Amino acid sequence: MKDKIKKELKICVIGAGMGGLCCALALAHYGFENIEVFETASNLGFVGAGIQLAPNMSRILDRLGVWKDIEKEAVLVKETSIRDGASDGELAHVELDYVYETYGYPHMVGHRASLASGLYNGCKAHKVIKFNFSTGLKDVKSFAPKVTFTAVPRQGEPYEVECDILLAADGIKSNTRRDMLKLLNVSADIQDTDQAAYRIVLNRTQLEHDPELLELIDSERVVRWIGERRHIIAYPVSNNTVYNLSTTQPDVNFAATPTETYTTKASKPAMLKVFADFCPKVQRMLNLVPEGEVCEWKLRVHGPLPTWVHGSVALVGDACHPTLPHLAQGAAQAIEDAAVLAIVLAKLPDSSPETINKTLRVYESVRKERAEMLVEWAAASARELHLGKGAAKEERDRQFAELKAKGGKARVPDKWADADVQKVVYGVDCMKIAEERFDELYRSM
Ligand SMILES: Cc1cc2nc3c(=O)[nH]c(=O)nc-3n(C[C@H](O)[C@H](O)[C@H](O)COP(=O)(O)OP(=O)(O)OC[C@H]3O[C@@H](n4cnc5c(N)ncnc54)[C@H](O)[C@@H]3O)c2cc1C
Ligand SMILES: *[C@@H]1O[C@H](CO)[C@@H](O)[C@H](O)[C@H]1NC(C)=O
Ligand SMILES: *[C@@H]1O[C@H](CO)[C@@H](O)[C@H](O)[C@H]1NC(C)=O
Ligand SMILES: *[C@@H]1O[C@H](CO)[C@@H](O)[C@H](O)[C@H]1NC(C)=O
Ligand SMILES: *[C@@H]1O[C@H](CO)[C@@H](O)[C@H](O)[C@H]1NC(C)=O
Ligand SMILES: *[C@@H]1O[C@H](CO)[C@@H](O)[C@H](O)[C@H]1NC(C)=O
Ligand SMILES: CC(=O)N[C@H]1CO[C@H](CO)[C@@H](O)[C@@H]1O
Ligand SMILES: CC(=O)N[C@H]1CO[C@H](CO)[C@@H](O)[C@@H]1O
Repeated sequence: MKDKIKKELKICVIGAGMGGLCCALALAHYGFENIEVFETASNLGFVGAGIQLAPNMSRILDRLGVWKDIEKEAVLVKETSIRDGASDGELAHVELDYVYETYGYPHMVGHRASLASGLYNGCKAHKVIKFNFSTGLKDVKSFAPKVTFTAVPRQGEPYEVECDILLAADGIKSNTRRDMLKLLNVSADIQDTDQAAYRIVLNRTQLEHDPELLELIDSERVVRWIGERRHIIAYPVSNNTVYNLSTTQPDVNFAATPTETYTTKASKPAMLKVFADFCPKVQRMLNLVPEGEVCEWKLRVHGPLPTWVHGSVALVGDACHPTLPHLAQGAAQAIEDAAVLAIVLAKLPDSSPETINKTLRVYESVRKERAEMLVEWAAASARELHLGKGAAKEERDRQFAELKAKGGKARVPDKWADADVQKVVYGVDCMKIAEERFDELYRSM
């Protein structure tokens, strides 16, 4: 019976980002045989950006058979250093070696493209996954009993697609979410966070002449420089050949009309001005960015949605829980969504729309609270890191001092580096939870 369901159910995945690729891969891994992926872009569009590979993400990728290849190009993170942006003085130093011993996988950083191509190659090894690039979902016509949507190819006429289950990993601007909320009469708009980010990649040749900068690219360290309303996080990627910086600052310089992806070409003098009071080491790195290659992102989030599921449609990843990058968990959470979806769908007792609906709601109940908590933590971390003069900052700095006195073993105001936060983020095996709790949760739906 089960195998018959897996053979017959047609599952469409919207979006070939981290969430969509991982959905397709995980479904194939769990034996589904009819999977179609629709992606607006003509190819995988992950250019020059780094990504943190947290242990519980690596574990999922390993179970899906793609971790070894991704790991080859990744860089180990042994330690993190949180520093005062202006003086470069170290506020906290946290060893991350313990992560491997505790969670079974190390904390690594990698290149977004190598994670995406690892997932994509994993997908291609499964003949049951069909990709339809250059084709976007315009709108969802029906959420149940069958799902139908309009697909718009870049060339040619729009056409209707029918499927049994639709998994929408169509990102922060999800059309599927828009249509789902419309049907539910809920308005939930994208929230402006007033934060923007510069993303900077420096290569070895650019840093070679400067011993202090060379030391950074050769390290196994994530550095965070913090200041009022701003910070920079930086680490080496691609086998220490590239040094990656990502900043966060108020979005006051952000061009009025960002592109579809919320990115804009930004001005180098404006960028230098934002970090003008940061230390010389930071200034020298920012100065290496060629004029005309400064790229700024607007950071947006979304309030918690009332639901991620309607009929036989479920939202995945940024479509339902876009997050600020400060916990470095956006992609990891999309991948957790995908893995849990595949596990619960593989347990479908039958293929009726009611059963599909209940099963998708099991996915939601395993995932929603956790993902939304991490979204809130990422926002809270930024508030704490970006404090300006005042009592709150004094308390934070007292905590940094205590952390230092205790050799890195105390609460870390930067949640990303806090052992108790890591215990929740890395120490929860959502696939295991989905396996173990499915029957109980399904009955309660
Ligand atoms: C500055 C910044 C830094 C970040 N750093 C990290 C990090 O270090 N670690 C981490 O884990 N995460 C990080 N993230 C977050 C991470 O990039 C996202 O959370 C993650 O990529 C979400 O994956 P997704 O598949 O849900 O969405 P996306 O990656 O946005 O993918 C959506 C895909 O769907 C396609 N699509 C959209 N609409 C349609 C449609 N209608 N039809 C068909 N296709 C469509 C898009 O073209 C895209 O390919 C960062 C984000 C930002 C902004
Ligand atoms: C660099 O690091 C940040 C923070 O982890 C990451 O999200 C971003 O994609 C990277 N940017 C670049 C330009 O590599
Ligand atoms: C992909 O799109 C083309 C037209 O855009 C369509 O003919 C084809 O059936 C689609 N393939 C899949 C697998 O959906
Ligand atoms: C949404 O509103 C419309 C019109 O007001 C109504 O017909 C419909 O039943 C509502 N749907 C839900 C799910 O509440
Ligand atoms: C390094 O970056 C500079 C500036 O962007 C570029 O001119 C140069 O070709 C790059 N070198 C390598 C080896 O990639
Ligand atoms: C990474 O760099 C080291 C030292 O330069 C080299 O020995 C190793 O082969 C490289 N690994 C890959 C996967 O390129
Ligand atoms: C990487 C990894 O597997 N980390 C942990 C994830 O959560 C489970 C359950 O708590 C742990 O046993 C793993 O070590
Ligand atoms: C088709 C179907 O069974 N839809 C149901 C899915 O679950 C919601 C509750 O969350 C019901 O309202 C729908 O009727």
